[in-house]
Amino acid sequence: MAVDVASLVAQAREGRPRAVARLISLVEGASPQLREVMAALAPRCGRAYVVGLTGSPGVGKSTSTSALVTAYRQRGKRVGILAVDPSSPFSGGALLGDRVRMNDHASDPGVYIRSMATRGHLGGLAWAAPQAIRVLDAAGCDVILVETVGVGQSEVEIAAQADTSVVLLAPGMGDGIQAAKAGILEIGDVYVVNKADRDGADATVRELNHMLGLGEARKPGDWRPPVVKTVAARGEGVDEVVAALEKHHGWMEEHGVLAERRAARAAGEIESIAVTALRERMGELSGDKRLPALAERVLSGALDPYTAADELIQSLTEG
Ligand SMILES: Nc1nc2c(ncn2[C@@H]2O[C@H](COP(=O)(O)OP(=O)(O)OP(=O)(O)O)[C@@H](O)[C@H]2O)c(=O)[nH]1
Ligand SMILES: [Mg+2]
Repeated sequence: MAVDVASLVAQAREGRPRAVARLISLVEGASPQLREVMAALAPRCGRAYVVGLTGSPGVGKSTSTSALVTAYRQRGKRVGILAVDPSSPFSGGALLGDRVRMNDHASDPGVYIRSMATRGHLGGLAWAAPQAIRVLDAAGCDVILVETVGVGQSEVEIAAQADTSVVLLAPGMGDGIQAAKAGILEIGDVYVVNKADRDGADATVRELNHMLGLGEARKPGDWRPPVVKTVAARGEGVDEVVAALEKHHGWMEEHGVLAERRAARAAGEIESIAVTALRERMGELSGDKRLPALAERVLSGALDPYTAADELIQSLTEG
């Protein structure tokens, strides 16, 4: 169903939650009207600070996200929450809703909560998450918290969408080894050892600090990811997490890293949209004469497959 994009965008820019929700649904549904939406939103984007939260299932991401929302609300910030599930197919967000433990904030007009499933999307997470972030950004969110739901094989992808990446761990046997395995020691800007009310939190902090210090040739001025202990369920340590985030934000601005990361993100976004568009045009080729004609020429030896592919790409992009 076609929607009145102009009025929806105007309402979203005023921060109307229902309009924001509708726009994110357009993203999730890969609506053909997205072009128009994104063009209208573009001048309003680029102000929000995007924080990604990743970690193993059950480590306390949702609880921490909720605690961070409380902390940012106390500081007068408008907050957007995007819960991304890369392992579930498009569900309209309904299925995910109950997994996001955000009831405390559901009635706060300064908080937007959306969940989004991305499996089965052309372009998947790399394409959908940045578009949803744009919507929340244009709606006036100061901070956007992006939480991954489900098994975290997309941790690196989420990290690529954020200005700052928070990696959560909990005390317990083999955590450090798991961390190294998952490659998360490379992606965290801030590490949080949650569930510090449990035994072994200090050991996990020590182990993490040790591993983060290994094999590093940091120059003066380089960022050293801090390790913060929290009991998210009781809000303990959350102010320290906010302080670490602010410090990282400031450091990135000072060293030009924020601009660099955002430029890389925009480049990745353009790439995934372009690849998706090309793939769609490829998909539309069935029944088209171009591909079989090229195949004939390759078969007969008149053409090599690389040159044939070049010709195909050219004909696809020419219209
Ligand atoms: N003891 C203790 N339990 C906690 C703490 N933080 C969260 N929990 C509990 O841990 C469980 C999982 O927390 P969630 O916040 O849902 O974890 P999650 O990482 O979002 O989980 P998924 O989204 O399913 O991957 C819940 O029962 C929380 O109440 C904490 O600091 N201490
Ligand atoms: Mg969760």
